[in-house]
Amino acid sequence: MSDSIGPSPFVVSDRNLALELVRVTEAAALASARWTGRGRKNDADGAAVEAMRTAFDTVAIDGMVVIGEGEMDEAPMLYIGEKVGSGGPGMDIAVDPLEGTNLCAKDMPNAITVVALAERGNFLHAPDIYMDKIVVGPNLPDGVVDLDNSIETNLKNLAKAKGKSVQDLLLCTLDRERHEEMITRARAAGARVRLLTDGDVAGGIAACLDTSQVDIYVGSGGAPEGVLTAAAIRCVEGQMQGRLLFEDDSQRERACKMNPGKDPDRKLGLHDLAAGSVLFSATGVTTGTLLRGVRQLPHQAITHSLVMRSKSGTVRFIEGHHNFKTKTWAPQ
Ligand code: VTB
Repeated sequence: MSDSIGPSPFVVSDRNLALELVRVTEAAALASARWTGRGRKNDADGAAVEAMRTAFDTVAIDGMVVIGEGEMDEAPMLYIGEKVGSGGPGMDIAVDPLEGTNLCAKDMPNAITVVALAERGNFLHAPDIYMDKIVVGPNLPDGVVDLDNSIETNLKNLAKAKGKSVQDLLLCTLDRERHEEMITRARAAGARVRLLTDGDVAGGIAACLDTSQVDIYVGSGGAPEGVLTAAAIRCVEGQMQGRLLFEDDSQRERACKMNPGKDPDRKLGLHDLAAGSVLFSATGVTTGTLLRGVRQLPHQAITHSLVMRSKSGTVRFIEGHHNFKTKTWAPQ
């Protein structure tokens, strides 16, 4: 037997922009964390947006915001169509600088800062309307759940695929009146239901992580958040479907304009929401199922981030220790 074990199969062969992106979500988290529990969600959001916008200047991409803070005339920064980055490969950017502004303002769990990146043209251009969403984790048969199935059928099929009974399943959804019937029926079928006051990006990702105990995320929430969730689900090889929900014709027209030639009512698969190679980064603002919140200490703060990319499937949890005595940038 040779005494050599051969070359390592782990070769670092390309640049991982996701590791640059984490600085962007960290900056937004550090800035908004100063507003936790102050009951001022707009200030918390504003701080996150500004810090995120500044941090993007250091990322070596030619980026364009496709999921952002609104239209150019509605948002001063990170508006749809805004160019960000210091130059490099052409990338589309999806941001939610503070996902869960209320959670931050009330110092409740699960407020996070979120960014996703894809090569140009790979994110659904989602208007700020609702989207029906369903998410399950990896290693399950394709199509085990479907937006067009009844909640009872989805729970039954998921339980079977997981070798569990429906009684063992935990469903997660936003606590909204519009979900009441689905919640009642899921409980009647035997499942437990975890209700979130806000933050369905963290909720959707939770369905893909063993540590959360969530088996399935179902319900309607923001369509832009749906695209961010899809980017994360791509990286962990979970399953997700979405469908835009229109309250009137003007919303439908807007969706058509943003995605010419596409049927706006179609059921969206994971790759319709986020295709190609995608990167995802989120940092905790308040401690939740997914991430620990920012811990503020004298002259420093500790952040906890989740950074992933679909190409390699690597999932990194990064703890950042930020020293405000030496950092060139610190939240004001
Ligand atoms: C979700 C959730 C957000 O809005 O998108 C939700 O992820 C949906 O809107 O954190 P409604 O509040 O109208 O139900 C938030 O809760 C807040 O933007």
